[in-house]
Amino acid sequence: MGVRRNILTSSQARTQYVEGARTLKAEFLGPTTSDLAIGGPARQVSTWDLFVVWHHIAMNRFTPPSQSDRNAAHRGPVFLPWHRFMMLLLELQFQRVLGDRDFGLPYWDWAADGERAPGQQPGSALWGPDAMGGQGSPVTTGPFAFDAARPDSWRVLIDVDVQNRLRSVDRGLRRSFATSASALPRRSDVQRATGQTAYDESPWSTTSGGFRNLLEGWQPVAGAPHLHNRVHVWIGGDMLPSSSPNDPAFYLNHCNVDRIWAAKQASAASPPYVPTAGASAALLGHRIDDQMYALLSSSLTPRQMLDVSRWYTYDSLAV
Ligand SMILES: [Cu+2]
Repeated sequence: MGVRRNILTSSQARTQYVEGARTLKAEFLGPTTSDLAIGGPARQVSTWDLFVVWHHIAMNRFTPPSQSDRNAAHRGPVFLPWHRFMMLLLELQFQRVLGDRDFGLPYWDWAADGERAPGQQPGSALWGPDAMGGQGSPVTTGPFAFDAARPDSWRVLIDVDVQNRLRSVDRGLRRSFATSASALPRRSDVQRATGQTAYDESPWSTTSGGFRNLLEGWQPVAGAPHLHNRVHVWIGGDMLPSSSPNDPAFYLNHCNVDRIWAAKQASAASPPYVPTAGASAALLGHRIDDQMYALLSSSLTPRQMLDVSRWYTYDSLAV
């Protein structure tokens, strides 16, 4: 069973994550870009990039069309279970290529770095050459650095155009720290989310109160995005559009979001998942027994994501 560890305190998790990511990026077993209706030159899609495609499609799927601003993976109650589902499938892929059934995706406890002065946050060990590498356009340090002369260097092969359509490209990864948000979230921001008494609330969108919407980060505080959204924006570059799983840092952020949810679930006052199965059909895709959007796999429901104890655990739920 997977054990999910803090990437900054477990050098083994760090090494395995880098190795697994690079292996999945170089594994071409799946469909081609033209099979998936992706524009530009046709080529096979790597296992890693299938998750980029899945995330983009989910983020642009509105079912039913009358949903306010909710899509099939964000801006509504399903945000947490859908990303848990996505990471569970990715974790199984890592376990397969690493030959390690106990591998767990690592997490980045970004609120720990958020307690440092804003000017020191880009200096976190996370962005060192033995972890995620640094920033740049393209990134030129660490295991995901771009090197035009080396075909095995990390390349973004699928991104989105200005009309938000997937396209085939070939370039380095981009990051721009603290450009669109000046500081990472802090412990007190996390605690404001975990202190909410409801999992989610009407109108089940970006304007809701409740745990899910605060953790997703749509409730503005001083006009800035929060928690999960803030981390995407603080990293910047490829973390901004719907193709954000291109950056291996994507899963470190989401794994920490999932850990915060797991901590809330383990607490004495953990509220039940809502909306219920009998809620309005306008909430299709977000109710507890609705099928979540899947690509090339069978679907699961939010209810099936509530207890993950047979799949993985976290080394620490301290948030
Ligand atoms: Cu997402």
